[in-house]
Amino acid sequence: MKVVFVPDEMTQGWIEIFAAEAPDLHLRIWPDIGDGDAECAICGAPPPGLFARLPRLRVFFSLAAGVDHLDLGQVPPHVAVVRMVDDSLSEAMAEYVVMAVLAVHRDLVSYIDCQQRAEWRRLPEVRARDRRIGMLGLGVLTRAALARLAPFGFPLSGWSRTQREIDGVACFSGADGLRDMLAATDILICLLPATPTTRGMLGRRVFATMPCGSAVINASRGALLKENDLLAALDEGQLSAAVLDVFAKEPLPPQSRLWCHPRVLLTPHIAAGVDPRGAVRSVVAQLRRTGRGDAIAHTVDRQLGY
Ligand code: NDP
Ligand code: OXD
Repeated sequence: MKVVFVPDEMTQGWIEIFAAEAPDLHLRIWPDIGDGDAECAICGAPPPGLFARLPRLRVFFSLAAGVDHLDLGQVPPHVAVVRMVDDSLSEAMAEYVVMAVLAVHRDLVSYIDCQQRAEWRRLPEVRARDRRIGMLGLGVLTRAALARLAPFGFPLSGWSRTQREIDGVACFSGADGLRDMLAATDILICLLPATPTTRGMLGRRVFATMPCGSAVINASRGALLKENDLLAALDEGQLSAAVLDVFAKEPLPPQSRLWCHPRVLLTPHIAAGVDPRGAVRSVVAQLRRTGRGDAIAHTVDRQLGY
């Protein structure tokens, strides 16, 4: 099978990893595409001219879990778009979610603030069984996070576009389901993709539906969160804390109030980076499936945008 790989600054060293993991794979390295008859292309974001120069392309592997950075309208309709799904990515996200949940649950946000002011203050402890977790999205990354959260004993719930069933998790869907879940959520975790339907949904209405003093964790995309609504909800005390990994504008501008808000912990979009070896293995497994004519997993639905 003929495969074109488009290296960029994020994928330095990947050519060597492909060579080690799949020595039989003959990779062509963009822009040297030979006679342009490749059927698969692998890249973070397609460089200009990629689709025009590869008329026989059937599968386009994007090297991120989210595909909101892609202009799906530019991908020819017969080309399948495949997003990155890999155990190492899921584990990394699960670790991040557990870290953020425990930071909120054990009042680390407040204790960091106390430490800044040399204030010795003990806060009342809440047991895990009394701290209700609500997940927005019940996809690959959320399920990995739920598996790690379950042993702590938090009551778990989750909301998705289609109604799901997951052992030990109260599952919701639809507008009524969202309202019901939010009303019974102390820590809300957003792992929804950024699509025309989800953009801006984490705003005043969602925060007002949650119990006073609840907290929000956003590790999906900044486009989902209305940052000014979040700041207002934190200032008013409707929300007690936020842990944010993603922002409307990245890098987060130095003048953003989020940087120094005492109720906010933030990280620079590091919740789950692609692990080069894991990613290459996952792409190679998919290429082998394609080569055998088997169905490819994790293709993107262009209508839904994820
Ligand atoms: P999946 O596609 O596996 O899951 C998406 C989930 O969101 C599904 O449960 C889906 O519902 C649900 N969903 C989508 N649209 C809606 C909607 N309109 N209403 C309700 N539910 C909806 O995605 P992943 O779990 O793999 O990844 C989630 C996101 O995480 C990525 O899109 C990316 O933006 C972000 N991400 C962030 C990283 C970071 O470092 N911060 C790293 C990697 C990813 P249904 O089950 O019905 O399809
Ligand atoms: C991704 C990300 O979508 O790193 O893979 O955010």
